[in-house]
Amino acid sequence: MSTASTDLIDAFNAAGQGQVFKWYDQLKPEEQQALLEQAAQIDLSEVAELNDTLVQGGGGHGVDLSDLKPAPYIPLPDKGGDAKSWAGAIATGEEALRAGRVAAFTVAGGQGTRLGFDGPKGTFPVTPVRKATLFQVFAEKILAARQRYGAPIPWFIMTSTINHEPTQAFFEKHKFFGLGEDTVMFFRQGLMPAVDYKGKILLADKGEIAMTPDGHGGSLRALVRSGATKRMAESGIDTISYFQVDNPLVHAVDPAFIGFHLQAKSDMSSKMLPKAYPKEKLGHFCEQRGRHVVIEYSDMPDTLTDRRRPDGQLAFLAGSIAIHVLDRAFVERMGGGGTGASLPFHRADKKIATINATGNPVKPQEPNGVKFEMFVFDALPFAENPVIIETARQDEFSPVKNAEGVDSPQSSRDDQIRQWARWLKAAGVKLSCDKTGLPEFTLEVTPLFADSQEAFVEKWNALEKKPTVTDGLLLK
Ligand code: UD2
Repeated sequence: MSTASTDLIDAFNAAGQGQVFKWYDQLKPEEQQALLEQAAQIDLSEVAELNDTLVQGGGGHGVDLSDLKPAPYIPLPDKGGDAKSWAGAIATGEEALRAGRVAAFTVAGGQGTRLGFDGPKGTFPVTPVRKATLFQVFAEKILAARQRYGAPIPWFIMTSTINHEPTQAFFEKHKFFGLGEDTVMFFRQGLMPAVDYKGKILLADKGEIAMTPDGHGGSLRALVRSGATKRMAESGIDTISYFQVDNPLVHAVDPAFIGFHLQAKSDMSSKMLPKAYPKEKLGHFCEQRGRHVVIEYSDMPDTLTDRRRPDGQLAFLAGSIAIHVLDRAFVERMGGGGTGASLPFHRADKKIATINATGNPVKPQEPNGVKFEMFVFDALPFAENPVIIETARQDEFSPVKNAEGVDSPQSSRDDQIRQWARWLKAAGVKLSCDKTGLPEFTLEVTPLFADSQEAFVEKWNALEKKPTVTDGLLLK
């Protein structure tokens, strides 16, 4: 064995993590090598600190809940916002888009366990008529924006080791949905070892450590480490439009949002919507000693989620839907190590596939260990001039997270149809819908036909021969 390998194993023993090499002597040389390579990626002092603070520390989440106040936000024009300033923001955002300063960025490294779909979540068929996948919907929104602004708008996609290859293969199979291969860049996020409740690093197999993605907050360092921010800088991009892989209604690039962000010289901006009910699973935008913070739903005590203003409205109303605009230089600072502040880790108790004392695989039915994750919104308190703007739920948020019920394929499909039904009505088409705005039949409008109500009405009105509005109507 080389000295480097012995040193590494010694370091694990000294850190009380010698169990990682319990089966080492039984492994084939190439398996030993693979285990050593995995082990070399682990920062043992970081794991020891996380064990102290998050695992042994009684499972506390280490979240500071003192001095929280609701964060201010810019309301939509029809909710009391100033129409003139929205129009000004749109103009600023459109100018930045036309000047080629904007990139789209999707975090798609999650494991999507709740949905129970086998494969990268972006490959989930989400639309009602075509059954287009989430990735296709985003690709078409980006294509539509490229056409409108005559700008390159490259797309950066963060994957994780678990889904990187299938994600890339999917894009290749679909010829990058017409975006051009060289305008889509994939990169992997970092990994962290999972530990048991005693803080011992778990093995997925005799020669494999149980590593899990380091959370979407890992995107800041992955953007830098992968060379993505460098590539952006070289092509004059200073503004990053960030969104999650699970929400087909998202405006992949939104001129109003980009405009407000740029006008304020903000490092990081966010979209909010009023929470539908106190326990809705959205982060809460708060202000804490003059900085903006997001407190995740699982960390927010009932006394705060349930608090009401004198008018009956929820006090902590502003829910985070994980849509941000990031300044590239801010990402470089936060993700580049060195002078940048680092994001804290959070604890998530999970079912982690592992092996037992005799080396046989165990598929736990209950959480058996802890995963460490960073959250991108923890960058907010480090951001100068952060801006939060309101968006309308019906136009921008209907994620696919669970197999059934709330935030499921069915609820998202219905919300997409409701949106297109509203667009048809706005264009003067008579449609019979139920109380929730859902028509009796299915229909679909692709982003390349129109990606907003305004664009839809214009396009529809310009059609010489209008299609019959009937079940399965597909406008593309
Ligand atoms: C997230 C937010 C929640 C709210 C909600 C809106 C957190 C902790 N909570 O909840 O406040 O905004 O979204 O939909 O973020 N991902 C990675 N790498 C990882 C983990 C996740 O890329 O290691 C991606 C994942 O592919 C997905 C997104 O991050 O696109 C959200 O992940 P999630 O499903 O774990 O977040 P969720 O629904 O608990």
